[in-house]
Amino acid sequence: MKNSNEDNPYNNALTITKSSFFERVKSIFSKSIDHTEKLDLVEEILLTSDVGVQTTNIVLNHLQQVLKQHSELDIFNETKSFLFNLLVDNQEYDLNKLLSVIKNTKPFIILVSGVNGVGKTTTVAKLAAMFADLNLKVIIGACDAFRAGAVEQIETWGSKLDIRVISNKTTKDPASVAFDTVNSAISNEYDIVILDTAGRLQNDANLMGELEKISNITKRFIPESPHLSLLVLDATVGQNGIEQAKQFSDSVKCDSVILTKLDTSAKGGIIIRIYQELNLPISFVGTGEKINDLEIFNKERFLNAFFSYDYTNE
Ligand SMILES: Nc1nc2c(ncn2[C@@H]2O[C@H](COP(=O)(O)OP(=O)(O)OP(=O)(O)O)[C@@H](O)[C@H]2O)c(=O)[nH]1
Ligand SMILES: [Mg+2]
Repeated sequence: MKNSNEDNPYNNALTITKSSFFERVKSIFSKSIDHTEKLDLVEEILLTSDVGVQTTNIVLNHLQQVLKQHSELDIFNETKSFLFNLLVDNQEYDLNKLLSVIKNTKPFIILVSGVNGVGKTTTVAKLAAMFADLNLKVIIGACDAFRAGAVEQIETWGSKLDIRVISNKTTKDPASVAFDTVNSAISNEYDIVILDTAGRLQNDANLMGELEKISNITKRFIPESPHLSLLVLDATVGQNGIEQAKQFSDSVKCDSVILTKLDTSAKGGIIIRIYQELNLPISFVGTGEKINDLEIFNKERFLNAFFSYDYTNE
């Protein structure tokens, strides 16, 4: 994992966000327009930054309420601090707590799900490498029996990283691969099992049914497993991604979100929506295609990058 306390990765990932979001907010203030017009512009900016209709309405209602009492309100600063507080008030993901649970739960079973192409398999490899670096014994289950090439993709990562991958190319039943993986983890005293799953099946019902079957198999070994269910979401997909994530979290128990492709996204607003609309914490972010391009999500650092634009000094 990158040790990048000094160069905040969110600064890079959010450079475009900041210029599209705050440059435009700032431009409102150079115009001599009335409050209603300013609010219309704030609305447009929030929506095009992927903050979403629901959260945008919450912000606008708040601004209207405050404007009733303070007609000289600095709308920009108020928008900033209100969004900031929405995030600050929400739950934080605690990695240290996770690591201490992992140490006391053997094997600790992680289920990784999400729609096709969001970056599940890559993220499974990144997580496996991260845990292996922490001297934990990791085993991966290749539970995507649907897409041709899926097993080879994770096996290639496994041999590069020297991490064991359990697969079965002759089966179309991913739950049986989950069975073999957990079985092997128990008999060989692995610390962590990571199950990669398919992103697309014939239909959504099949996909959800399959995830449920995989969960039920792990429960046969350890009733409280999977201990961690991670939903992978692609930062570049906006509105659609949130809708898909809602479907997933309605059908499958999700503990947190891994937000991938933050390096290619211009719309950091999706982070606000994950907390606000899905009510799920973000545990990790993907910041590139390489094995080390995984960061523990640090809300404070994100907020600093997202809100650091100081228009008063421009
Ligand atoms: N830029 C960037 N690319 C990523 C990131 N994570 C994954 N990718 C790329 O996204 C593409 C899809 O990744 P996969 O890991 O195969 O996605 P998946 O969800 O397993 O896909 P399916 O198994 O087909 O559902 C690959 O080209 C990855 O290299 C990231 O954080 N940043
Ligand atoms: Mg995959």
